[in-house]
Amino acid sequence: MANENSQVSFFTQGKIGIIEINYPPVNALSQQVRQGLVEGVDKFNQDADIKAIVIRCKERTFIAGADIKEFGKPPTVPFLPDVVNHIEASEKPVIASLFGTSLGGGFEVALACHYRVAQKGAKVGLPEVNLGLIPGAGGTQRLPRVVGVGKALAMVTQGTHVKVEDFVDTNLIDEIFEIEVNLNEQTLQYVESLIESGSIEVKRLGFQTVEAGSLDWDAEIAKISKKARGKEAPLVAADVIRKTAELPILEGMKIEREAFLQLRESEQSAALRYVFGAEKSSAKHELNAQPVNVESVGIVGAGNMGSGIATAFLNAGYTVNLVEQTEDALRAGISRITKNFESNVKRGRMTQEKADNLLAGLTSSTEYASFSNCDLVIEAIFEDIEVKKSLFTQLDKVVKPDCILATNTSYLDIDQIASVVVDPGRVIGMHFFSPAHIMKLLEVVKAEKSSDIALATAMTVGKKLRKMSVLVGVCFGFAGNRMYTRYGREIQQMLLEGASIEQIDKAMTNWGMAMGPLAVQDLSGIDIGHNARSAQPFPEHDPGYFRAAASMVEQGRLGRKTSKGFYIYDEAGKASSDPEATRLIKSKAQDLGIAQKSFTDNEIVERALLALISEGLALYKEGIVQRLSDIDVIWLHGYGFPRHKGGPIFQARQKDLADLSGKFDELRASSSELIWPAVDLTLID
Ligand code: 3H9
Repeated sequence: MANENSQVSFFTQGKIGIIEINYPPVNALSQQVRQGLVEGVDKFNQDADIKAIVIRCKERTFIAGADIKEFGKPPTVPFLPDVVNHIEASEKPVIASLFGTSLGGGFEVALACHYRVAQKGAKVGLPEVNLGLIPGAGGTQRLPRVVGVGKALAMVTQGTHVKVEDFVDTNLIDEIFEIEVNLNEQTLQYVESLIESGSIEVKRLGFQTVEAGSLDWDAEIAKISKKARGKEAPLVAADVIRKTAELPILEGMKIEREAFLQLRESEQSAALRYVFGAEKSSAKHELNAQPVNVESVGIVGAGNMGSGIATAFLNAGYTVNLVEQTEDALRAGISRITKNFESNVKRGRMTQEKADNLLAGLTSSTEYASFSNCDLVIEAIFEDIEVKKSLFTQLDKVVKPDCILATNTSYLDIDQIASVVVDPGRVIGMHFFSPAHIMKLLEVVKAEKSSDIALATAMTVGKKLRKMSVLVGVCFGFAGNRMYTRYGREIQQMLLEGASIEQIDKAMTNWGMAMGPLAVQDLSGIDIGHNARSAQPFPEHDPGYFRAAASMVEQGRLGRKTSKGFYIYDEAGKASSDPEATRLIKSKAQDLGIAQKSFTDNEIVERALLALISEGLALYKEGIVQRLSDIDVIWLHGYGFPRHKGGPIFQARQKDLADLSGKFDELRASSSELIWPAVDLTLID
């Protein structure tokens, strides 16, 4: 058939011309798809027998956006804004048949059509801000015209995916079909009936005026700015919508396009697009095994961690058996889990009925024998290698032969834990981050003898839990906490060298970290890391090693839980500076003979980043992580690294390598090779 290509086909059915896109996995708007859309519209416009044109997709979704793989390459014609305008200009009515997720450019194509029909549950959205962009093909222009400026502003600046049912009070969706019926057939029937009744028309959204309403722009922009936390795109999107709200569509689209192209070249967009790919890669692995089906999960330990892990599994629909040593401890754990679900209901994240159904999957016991039917048992007890070894010895005797045994240890040697079971192949690490039902990161830890089946199963379970699962190897702290220790060492050293607690936290949060490193220490408990480090030999080559933290612990200043740590806390939990904490640090620095100096905020951020880069590269070189981008995924999802800055490795790639190398040399010269070892920068070249 003329003008078709491998991604777009043309058919006719009666008086309807059909343009069908088949470009897996998500029918993104590649050059061929854009070309096919233009040619299909032209072809059917020239066919006198055709009265309407349907755009539909094969596979799992209507068009999910511009083709991310094409970003970074020189743009090729036809450009998407021209394609959507061409569709809107069609003399014959064009109908988009939506299902799955019609996103970004895909939704912009739909908005250019004259009708939109959809399967119930289909979602639409303009998520470009999540990639550091704004819609670049009329999204900021046509959406306000059909749903009003207020709703469009929220959708564009937040990048949300919204169910089509939420638009019943607007003209966005003309008809919604039930899931059970065949969407393609229903769409054709709907279009045929419009043709037969003579009511079909060319309804161009671009020609409508915008309902600006009584929007308080300054207040809206202040809200958007607060939420954006350093991200540029939401503010640019708001600015474009504000500036163009009353302009004719083509003028508005010109301004939109300029802003889009400018953002596309920005470092933030490069970072966010990189993160999109890095996250998809982290879930991939080359394990030579099919995962086994996990339905029933056992959890040992009902403290904060165990309860959070149990909540995460229940949330994903697993049955969970929770075991503690005493009935009292069990009751406390169950109460924590129940509260987590109550909070979800209160925040509107789930209905009470759904929470009740999920919670019905929870059983509890004080006997390990109750794990006899579990497919996976996760240990979340306190960090003591001997206690854990004894626990695994007991678990090994009561669980099914193919049950996977996972430890949630943060630092301990999983090889040692695995050594006590008959088949160490079944032992892996599943390192969750607190609170485990909220934090996205899951390190799946491969011990020396862990089987591929056990690891592949844990990676699949992680996906079902909606975690960012990253496969890592065994070392002290695995990937995330080993880097966190290195980062913490540098923060602590800067304290001893004269940077203040407040300056460090402010410099790091202003740069974009979710929390200041010292406020984090206070929140998690300064003693936790201190105890883990104390179980290791003290690094004699580094006399200042976490000495500031040690002096807090020596004074019983453990953080929020003792109302004092690096900061002091009032009854309402509000933090203030405490001269006593500063005095303790200064006195420690004096004991150690460390000269005092002043730091700029940039110096603080740079040194913290250099520490992360150095340790991240070492982890990759040692094979603890599979790929460098995994380092970034770990830091984004486990440690509050700002997403729009891409991660430590992305940051390293933005720097001039000779300059970076010089900075490492300086730090090495001012301390020692043991603290700042040689870094292989060719890895990021
Ligand atoms: C845009 O449209 C700009 C325009 O306004 C203006 C232009 C001028 N391109 O996430 P999944 C791949 S900006 C290419 O695992 P799910 C993805 O890499 C774009 N590929 O599945 C993965 O590949 P692989 C606006 C894409 O079901 C596979 O699809 N659109 C694209 O959990 C499956 O993905 C967006 O930002 C793409 N656009 O979720 C949408 N999208 O199997 C971004 C996905 O090789 N995408 N892939 O790893 C998403 O939000 C989710 O992928 C989606 C599916 C909801 C679609």
